[in-house]
Amino acid sequence: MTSLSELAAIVDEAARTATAIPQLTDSLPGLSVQDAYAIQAFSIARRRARGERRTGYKMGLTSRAKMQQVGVSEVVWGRLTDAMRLAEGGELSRARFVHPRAEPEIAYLIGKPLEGEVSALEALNAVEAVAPAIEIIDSRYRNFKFSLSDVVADNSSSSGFFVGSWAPRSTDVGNLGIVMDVDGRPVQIGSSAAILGNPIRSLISAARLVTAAGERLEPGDIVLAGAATAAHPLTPGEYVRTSFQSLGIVAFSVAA
Ligand code: OOG
Ligand code: MG
Repeated sequence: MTSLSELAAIVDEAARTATAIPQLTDSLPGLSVQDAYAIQAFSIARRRARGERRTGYKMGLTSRAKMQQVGVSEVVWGRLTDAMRLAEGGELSRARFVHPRAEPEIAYLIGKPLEGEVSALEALNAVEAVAPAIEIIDSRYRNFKFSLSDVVADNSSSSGFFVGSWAPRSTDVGNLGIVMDVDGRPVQIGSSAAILGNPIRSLISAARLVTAAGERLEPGDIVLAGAATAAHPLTPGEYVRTSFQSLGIVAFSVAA
């Protein structure tokens, strides 16, 4: 029997070396979601041991477009580290990833601790600022195919994120138009309302789920609310830009 920490070493090495692996459930069809979160926690402990620092959390599969794209219809979450943060306006090196995709997200900066069951008002009160963001997801599984347990074990495909300029917490991000364009050609169009009806619901879920795992949202954490549209697969040479109505623009280019 392979232990959960050995499985964590497999997904962590796949991420570190940008090497595709078979789904864990190919050989362990009974892998539970609970065990998958334990694998995720062990994989983050390995990153911490290499010097990476806690930066926050990401929510995933919080929109119908995303659920349909990957065929998993359960909200998932993962942990962000400082090594995943990429410089807005900069370059992303394609070679560091297996098969990266970009997706438009809303980022929350947490100002006060947030845990357990909270109301929308309590969640909003814990927010320090909001920003437009792009998440880079990169499933370590072959062909970007996975079950719920597989994706959770793989830190919910977290691999990178760009954050634009922070706006005051009073900025209403409930229903903002979003356009992601590549070399000036729109590839995804949507609204932040596609994120559970309002991205604040994603923050509420983050507080609940993270608390259930024995952690909490801390001041300084960034929480990505999940993509509002399907993700765009990246090719070297592309210039990717996402505009969020009244919130601003986030952009990067894809290097080889
Ligand atoms: C899973 C992660 C989903 C989102 O924003 O919905 C996610 C995946 O699509 O690989 O990050
Ligand atoms: Mg995402």
